[in-house]
Amino acid sequence: MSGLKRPLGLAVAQLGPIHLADTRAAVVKRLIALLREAHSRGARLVVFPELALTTFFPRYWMEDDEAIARFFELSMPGPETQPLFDLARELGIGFYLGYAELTGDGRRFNTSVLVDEAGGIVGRYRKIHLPGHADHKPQAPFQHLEKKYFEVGNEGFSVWPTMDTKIGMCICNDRRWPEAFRVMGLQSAEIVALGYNTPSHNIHWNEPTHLRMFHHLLSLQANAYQNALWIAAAAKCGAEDGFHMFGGSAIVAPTGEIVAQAQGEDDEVIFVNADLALGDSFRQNVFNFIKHRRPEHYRLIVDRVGAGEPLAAGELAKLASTFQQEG
Ligand code: ING
Repeated sequence: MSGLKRPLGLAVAQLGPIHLADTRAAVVKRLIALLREAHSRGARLVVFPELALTTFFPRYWMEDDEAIARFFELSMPGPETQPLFDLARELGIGFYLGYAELTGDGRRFNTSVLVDEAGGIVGRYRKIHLPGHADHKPQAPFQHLEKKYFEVGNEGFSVWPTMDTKIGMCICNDRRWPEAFRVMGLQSAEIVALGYNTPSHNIHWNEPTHLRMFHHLLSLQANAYQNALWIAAAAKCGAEDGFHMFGGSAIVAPTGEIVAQAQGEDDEVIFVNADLALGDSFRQNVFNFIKHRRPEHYRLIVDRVGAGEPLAAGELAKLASTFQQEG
């Protein structure tokens, strides 16, 4: 018997580029091959990227609703994704899948679903931190129009009890915001699954390229450690019709250590037999929320959106004194 107390086979299935000309059927074939490999490695859960069925279309300015709609799924599973769900049920493996969601009443979200080992959808997350812009920037080498094509997610950061653990989800830019992980940590998440599509080049300012990967890994490692989480992060990467996005898919332990990382920028499975018990000592001794957190002093985190003026002396103490702690 291995020394692992509560092992769970955790895989990340990184996707190489998806080009405009690639069909969903061709992409689903790649997802199926990755699912099979993850299963052969012993995975119980495999994480696919954000917007895993199409190219990263927010890089393009489109005004025609028809042209935009072709990147969205009307149902999940749909006819083209059903084979992935069927295989997952046959193999008894759960997965996270990111895609563009068009709801019945015409609303558009950047969405992920959590599917259990019986092939059933147990959870859905709609991306909350939408980066980029909504206006056309013709001077930029490419656009980043998530604020144009998607609404802010309206279902919060949930955590779902499944596969003998508790799993949360987020998407891409969310990994840069500690609030997202603390909300999931406060719901006792042990694993957070996330997919991402991150351009290697910053269109907003001349950011040194090496910082892109550094900030990606820093975000994963900090949020994993500070919430005693296993984080499984799946990239879609490589040059999509010439537009490069970086890889760096990784599995990070509650220690904050990177325990597996992708080697290239194409389709690739990374796997860890994760001991979920690894988070217990951090939850008990370091990030023991109930023992050490003092939310009465965190009011500005919820009350303010942007940075404002320093509060006058005594103002923070007054805010703290009016704090009503939930049960
Ligand atoms: N992509 C990028 C991300 O957050 C970005 C956008 C990159 C924002 C770097 C800020 C800094 O990884 C998506 N799809 O969110």
